[in-house]
Amino acid sequence: QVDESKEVESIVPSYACQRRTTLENHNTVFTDALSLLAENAELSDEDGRGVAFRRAAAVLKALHSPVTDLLQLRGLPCLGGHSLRVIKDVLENGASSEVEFTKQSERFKALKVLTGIFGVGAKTAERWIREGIHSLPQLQDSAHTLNRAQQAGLEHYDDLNQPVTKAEGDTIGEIVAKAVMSVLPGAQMTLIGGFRRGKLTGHDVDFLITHPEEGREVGLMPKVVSWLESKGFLLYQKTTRNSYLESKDGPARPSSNMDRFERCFSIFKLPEDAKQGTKQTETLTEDTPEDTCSLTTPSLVKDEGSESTKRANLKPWRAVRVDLVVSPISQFAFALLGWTGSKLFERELRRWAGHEKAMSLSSHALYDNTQSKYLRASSEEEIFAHLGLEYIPPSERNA
Ligand code: 8DG
Ligand code: MN
Ligand code: MN
Repeated sequence: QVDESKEVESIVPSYACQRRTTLENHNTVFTDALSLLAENAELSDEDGRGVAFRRAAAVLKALHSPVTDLLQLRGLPCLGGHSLRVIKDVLENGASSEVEFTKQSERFKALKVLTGIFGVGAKTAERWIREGIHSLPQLQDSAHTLNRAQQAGLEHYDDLNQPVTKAEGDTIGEIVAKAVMSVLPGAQMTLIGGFRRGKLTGHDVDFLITHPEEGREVGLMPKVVSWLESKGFLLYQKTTRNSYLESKDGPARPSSNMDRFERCFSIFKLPEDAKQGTKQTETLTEDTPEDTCSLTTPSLVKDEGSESTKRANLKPWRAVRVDLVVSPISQFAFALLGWTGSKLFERELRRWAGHEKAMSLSSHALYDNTQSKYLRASSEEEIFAHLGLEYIPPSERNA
């Protein structure tokens, strides 16, 4: 005896790439809980469980109204027993006991603090935790030698764990655009990642760079990076060369979703006067969890900021993570689609392509296994059409 209004929800298709998911989420209380369990699973090397929780959360994000009764979930895809138990718990008790337990566990807290360091993944954090390292001071006191990325990550820990605003993203966009235009006039730069999906904050800023003439983009990244470095905009950078052309399997190595573009993971030094608004002090206090040990890294701060100036927030700049990717124009649409996200949306697109269409989608190409040929595309719309999917604009890919 499901009434019609409830029946409507059962039309939710099962792949996230078949649905429109805006940033307007009517079920944050449930999706936050499921996302936390997803995060915990991912940090614990349980990717399968992680994806299951992500898919369940994504289904709830796509609903047009808040869930108030388990009956409303009838017929919805991707809601397994575990996710349903969590939702039920939240409905009945206002919170999930499993989520609360996880949040408070020393292990989860330590994993969060340690993987909050740029350059530290779940595996490294896990190893450190097994050695009894649960906090940043403990890490600093340990004999561990950190790699260059991790050193930079530790040094700029507070800044990098503070959300980047759209305004900051735009300012960085202007700087990167200037760099790109200076070293290769005619090149084009596009904002990708979460900001392209309309998010107001992010953990980094992502840009895709190309040139309308195929081949002109070759060698572009080192020049852009040198320009930025010469102007003092980079606190850290690691450039990975394009390995795509050197691939022995021809154009795409379709089954692999590892991507081979020339790319640069960087930490930008964003001048304070370039920042808009006065949000920083608020967000700083708000976002510093009690047990993040409020990071006393003065010994690591080699730049201008002494501990007291840091505390007083007199540092005239802030560190921001920036990702740059260069693609040849022939692959631009695939790169754009592949780097716009969300991560779950991307994963679902590839699963749809493989399981439903016998195709292999990567950020370089789309291969049709039935016809044994690559399908060309010069826009995202064409790729969705090749995949037999309705076009979903970036702002509705927030699965
Ligand atoms: P946020 O930064 O606003 O928090 O979120 P986001 O912008 O959605 O996430 P992101 O971690 O910056 O990643 C942006 C997109 O880039 C996302 O769809 C995943 C994709 N991406 C990586 N690494 C790689 C990679 O190695 N290959 C490909 N093809 N895509 C990648 O982050
Ligand atoms: Mn991003
Ligand atoms: Mn990124």
